Amino acid sequence: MEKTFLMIKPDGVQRQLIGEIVNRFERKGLQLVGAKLMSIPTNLAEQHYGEHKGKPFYDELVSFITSGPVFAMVWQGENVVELTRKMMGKTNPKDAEPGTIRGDYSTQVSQNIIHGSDSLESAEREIALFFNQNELIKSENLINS
Ligand code: RTP
Ligand code: MG
Repeated sequence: MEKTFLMIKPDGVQRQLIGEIVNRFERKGLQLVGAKLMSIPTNLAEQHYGEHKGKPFYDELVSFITSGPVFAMVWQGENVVELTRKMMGKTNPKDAEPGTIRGDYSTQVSQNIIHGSDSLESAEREIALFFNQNELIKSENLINS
């Protein structure tokens, strides 16, 4: 079953939106298979956002994502990468439709509440960066698998 890496960014944690956001994915019928509240060390932030190194917003991005606790999660479900990107909305909250997470809760591209893997390859890479295999629930141990 397909998995993705989702992370509520420091702005979302600080604004106490963890429950709201988890609720949306649960109600959709996706399965939470791993989660932790954590602070991101700079070297992990740099690895996670390596594709953006050299871009004008990179330094701000790394300093923002390390500025406070994040809620890192792994979710599982059919087509979960594409589906959760759709539920998050466009990167810039100005373009994100109402009804999406970014569309409903944010106004600035630099503080857009949530991260989600953008492909199967990024999902695998990001899950491995943030979680040990033994921190994830195996499919056979999920009640409605
Ligand atoms: P994310 O990786 O955080 O899920 O966001 P994304 O795929 O929708 O967007 P991406 O292109 O990967 O950009 C990563 C994060 O960098 C910030 N950003 N700022 N100032 C800007 O023009 C700009 N562009 C991107 C955003 O916070 C974005 O989520
Ligand atoms: Mg991205």
